[in-house]
Amino acid sequence: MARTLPAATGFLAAVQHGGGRSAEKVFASPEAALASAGSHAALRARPGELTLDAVLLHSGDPDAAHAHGRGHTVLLAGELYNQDELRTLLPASAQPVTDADLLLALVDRYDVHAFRLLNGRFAALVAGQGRVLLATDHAGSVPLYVSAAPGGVLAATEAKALRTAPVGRRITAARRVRRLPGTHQVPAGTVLEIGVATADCTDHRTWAPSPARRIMTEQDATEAVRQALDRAVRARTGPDTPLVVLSGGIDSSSVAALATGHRSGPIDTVSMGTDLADEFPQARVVAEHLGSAHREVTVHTDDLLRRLPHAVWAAESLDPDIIEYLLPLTALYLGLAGPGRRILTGYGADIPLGGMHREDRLPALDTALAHDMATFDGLNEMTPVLSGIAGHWSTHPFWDREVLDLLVSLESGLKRRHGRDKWVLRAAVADLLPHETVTRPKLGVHEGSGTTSSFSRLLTDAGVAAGRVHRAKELVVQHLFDRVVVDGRHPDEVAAAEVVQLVADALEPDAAPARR
Ligand code: IOT
Ligand code: MG
Repeated sequence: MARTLPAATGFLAAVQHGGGRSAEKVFASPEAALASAGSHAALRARPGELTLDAVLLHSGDPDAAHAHGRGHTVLLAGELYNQDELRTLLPASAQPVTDADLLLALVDRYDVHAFRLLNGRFAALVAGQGRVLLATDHAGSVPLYVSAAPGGVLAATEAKALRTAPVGRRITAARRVRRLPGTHQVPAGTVLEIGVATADCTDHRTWAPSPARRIMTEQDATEAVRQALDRAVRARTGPDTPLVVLSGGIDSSSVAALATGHRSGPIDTVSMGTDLADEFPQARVVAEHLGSAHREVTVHTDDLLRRLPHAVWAAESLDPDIIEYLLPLTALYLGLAGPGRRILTGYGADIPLGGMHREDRLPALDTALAHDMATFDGLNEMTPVLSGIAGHWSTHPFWDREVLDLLVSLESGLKRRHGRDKWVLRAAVADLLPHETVTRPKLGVHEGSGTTSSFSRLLTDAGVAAGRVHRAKELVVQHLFDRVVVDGRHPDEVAAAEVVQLVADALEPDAAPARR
């Protein structure tokens, strides 16, 4: 059976001058260092004067995730989506098989600029010639962290793996991680080039969202969106039946419809709801239309809120709004039993299309969009660790580099048009979906599942005044981050309710009700 998950979905690595120490010694406990589930394979390589010790998180074929040659070693967590294009850059006689081989060949030809060519969902490390390259995809969709001191560079796809690292030097080009001194996050669409001997760092931007807007006819725009999205879905549809997490909104329904077009049999779809709210009827309409094998998963609100520590553990995000979007998805992924699945989502469509803003004034829509495109980095909302904690691999066609470039750059009148939000997308897939789906207004996952209201309720029940609920959520997320990332505790051992009470008591010392 062909492999459906990427060869590796994460890694820890230490690059040192000379002999080095094994990764087991560098990282306190590699088995416990990553939230993402999977097998671990240790690796040692000696690119030139350097020693690389790594642990790859893999799904059965770790050797496909690293490559060696001409003084370089490459580690790749994730996958590329434009291999066919990339292969045309290399001689027909030397065609690489794996994505890691392909990246090695491109680094050999273009050096750090190889990363400007890639459309993918990955974090990569290249060691050789006395330096380390640490690279994210255009969206930073697979987070990557680094701690670098003269003589040694440590990197990992989860920040918590670096919590016991020696304090690294300040890297001004990268964001510091809360309460992990010397640990930084590699920015989205960036290669950090770090000299191992000195820990000196140069940053190379490989992608930035377009500030310009394109003028297109309705027909050209819808055709371009349809074609780009279809390619992105096809590139992400592996050899096995894909699973689409389906809300019944236009974003996930488009992905499900296009994925169906690339398969001879039915695809799998799944919808999540709670005892308080669900979008099951809307998702069912789509599932029936596409003939998918559809499931509904109901999570009780108490169980949903108990997953708060897991969402923070997986996403390593400090943004309470993002955690609210990710919490229902975390609960859904954890509820999907069985072998690791390739999961497609509609996540991220609302960012370049301005779907969250319910804004019909074009200047305000473009302002909101520009803001969202300038601030997504570091939120980790696309992280594969979210489904990785349950052994799955998720991927988001709307944040394919070509789809994103196109959607961001369309003039805002194509996004808000004929009284509809995300008009260009709706028009692009109108022939594939029921009319009611195509015209259905946006409902966020945090709304459709009742997550926002139940989290708010948890806080007000604990004594937080209505006006301070958002601040309280921010503090809850910070406390959870400190426990499951900074202190490295397992989320099963962290009680969300206790943290909520702690925050409530600190915010409203006089109003705190007696503890139940
Ligand atoms: P939303 O668009 O509602 O959901 C994101 C994806 O999660 C959907 O496309 C779908 O694949 C899956 N999903 C949602 N609800 C369900 C459900 N009930 N059952 C199964 N799968 C479901 C928030 C949001 O509204 O999500 N995400 C925004 C962007 C957030 C803003 N970020 C930012 N400004 N940086 C988004 O664009 O997806
Ligand atoms: Mg959406």
